[in-house]
Amino acid sequence: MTPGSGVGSGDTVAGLLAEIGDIGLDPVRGGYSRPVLSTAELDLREWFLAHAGKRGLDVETDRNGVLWAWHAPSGSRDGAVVTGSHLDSVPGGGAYDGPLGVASALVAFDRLAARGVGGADAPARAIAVFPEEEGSRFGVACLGSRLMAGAITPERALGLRDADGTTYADALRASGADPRHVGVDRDALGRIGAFVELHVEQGRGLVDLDQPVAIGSSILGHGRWRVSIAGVGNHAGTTLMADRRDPMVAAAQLVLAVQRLARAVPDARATVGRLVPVPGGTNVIASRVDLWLDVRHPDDATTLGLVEQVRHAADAAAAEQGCTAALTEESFSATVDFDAALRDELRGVLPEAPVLATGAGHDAGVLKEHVPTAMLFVRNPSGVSHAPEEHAEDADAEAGAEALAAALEHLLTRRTRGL
Ligand code: HGY
Ligand code: MN
Ligand code: MN
Repeated sequence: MTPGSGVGSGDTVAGLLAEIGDIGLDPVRGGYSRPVLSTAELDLREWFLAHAGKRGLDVETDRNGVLWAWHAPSGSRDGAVVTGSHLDSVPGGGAYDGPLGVASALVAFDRLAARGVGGADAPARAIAVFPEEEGSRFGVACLGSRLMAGAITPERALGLRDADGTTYADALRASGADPRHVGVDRDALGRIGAFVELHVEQGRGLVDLDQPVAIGSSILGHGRWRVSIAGVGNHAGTTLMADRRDPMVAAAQLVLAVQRLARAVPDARATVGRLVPVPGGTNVIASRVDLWLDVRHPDDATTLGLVEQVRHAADAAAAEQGCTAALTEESFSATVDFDAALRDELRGVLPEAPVLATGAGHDAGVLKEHVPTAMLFVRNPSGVSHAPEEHAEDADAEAGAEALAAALEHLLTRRTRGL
C-alpha cells in the first residue's frame, strides 16, 4: 500500500498491539520486560519496521538508534510533521506505555492515507521510535532523544553500564549498530516542524473527566540519583550484632526517610524503586547497597532541595551504622511546558479534549527544547502505569488514533497552505 494511495491497512490499534502481545512477557514479574537492545525490544523494532514497510514508508535507523518511517510526497523532509514514541519498557511494565503511541501512529498514518492527506506540495510526515526512553537498562531516561538533542555527551552515554556491566557501546555493537556515530543530530532536529507524541495516560485524569483523549500541557520535572552506602561485608552467623557495619540497615532507614521528607513537601513525589545489595547473599552481611532515587516536583528548585535533604539523611543513616554514603545525580529533566501555540492549535482540532499535565517523562519533553512539541493522552481506566495492570480500552485506543490523525492532518494541511 503506498502512503497516499487511500487504501488503508485495516489495522486497528488493538489489533496491532495484539500482534506484539507475546513479545517480552515477563513470567517472574508479570507484565512486560523489554529493555533496550534486548531480544524483545529488537523484535518490536522489526515489527514496527515491517508495518512501516507494508505502508510504503521509507524506513531508516539514525546514528542514535532512532527508527524513522517517512512519507515525503515532495521529496523534501524539511519541516516534517512527526509523531511516535518508544518500544522499550520498565521491568514488569504494561502493554501500552510506549507501544500505544507507536501503534496509534501507524493507524493514524493509515487514516491520513485513506483520506488522501498530503499531496505533492504537502510537508513530509514521519513516525519516530526512540530507544531507551525508560532508561531501565542503562539508567538514563530518554537516552536516544537526549543523544539526538545533545543533552548527554556520547562519552557518557556509551560508558553507561547495565546491571551485568555491559556498556551501551558494547550493546550497540552487539546489535550491529556502530556506537562511534552517536551524538547530537542537528539535521534530524532541524527536519522536525512539529512533534506530537500520543501516550497512554499514566494517571486518572481522563477517567475522572470521562473523556477518552487529552492534550498535554506540561511534564513534571524529574530526576534520578544513585545512593551508594558502603559498610563491611561479613558472615551472617559469625558476626555479632554489635560488631556490624551493615549498609542494608542504613538503606532501610534512608528509604523511610525519603518517604517522610517527600510527604512533607506538597506535590513532591520521591521513590526508591530499585535497591541492590552487594554481594546479595542470604547468609551475607552486604558490603555495599546501591539504591536509586526518583524525585519529582513542578518546581525544579524544590526537587533539588528535597534531594539535598535526602543526601543529609543518607549521611546520617550511614554514620549511625558505621557506614558511609555517596549520592550522585544520574539524570535530571526540568519541568517542561509544551509549546503553547501548538497546544492551542490542537485544542482547536480537539475541542472536547481536556488539557492535562503529566507526572511522567517522555521523549517529547526532551525534544521540546528544540522543536514545537505536543502530547496526546489516552484514557487508562485504572490510571496505573509501570505495572501489568496498565490498560486502555480498545474504543479509547481507536479514539486516540483518530485524534492523532486529526491533529496530524491539521498540521499537514496548515503547513501545505503555508499558514
Ligand atoms: O519515568 C517516567 O516518567 C517515564 O515513564 N519514562
Ligand atoms: Mn512512556
Ligand atoms: Mn514509562
